[in-house]
Amino acid sequence: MISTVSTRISAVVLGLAALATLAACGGSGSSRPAGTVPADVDVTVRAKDGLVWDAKSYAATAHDGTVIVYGVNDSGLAHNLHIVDKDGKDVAAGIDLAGSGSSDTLTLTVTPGEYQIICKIPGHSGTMHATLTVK
Ligand SMILES: [Cu+2]
Repeated sequence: MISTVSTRISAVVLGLAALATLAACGGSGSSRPAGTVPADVDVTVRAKDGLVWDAKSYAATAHDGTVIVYGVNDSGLAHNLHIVDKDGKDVAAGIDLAGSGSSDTLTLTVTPGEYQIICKIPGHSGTMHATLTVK
């Protein structure tokens, strides 16, 4: 009984340490604090518990040929966010949404059309796929 409790406490401490590490290196690239949606974002995509995005379809209007996608991880698992064309090819570098609360932006340079938003972590893309329509 005591060993079970101490194992759980160790897991919590490890989790907190991981979060602290993530926070410490949060200054890389275009990472922003979760929940603060940058003003120039065209579409926000949130990962939710249950291996789903927060919508099945998203729409965005390109500005000067680009669409800025803001990814946020609202779930308890690690995810990533990739945008692929109808052939399954990435149309931009994907972003990591490594831990709960993490976020990042992805800039697409695309022509109007339909794309898929997926998570490429094994076992996730079955449910973590949504349509992004760019106008
Ligand atoms: Cu995922």
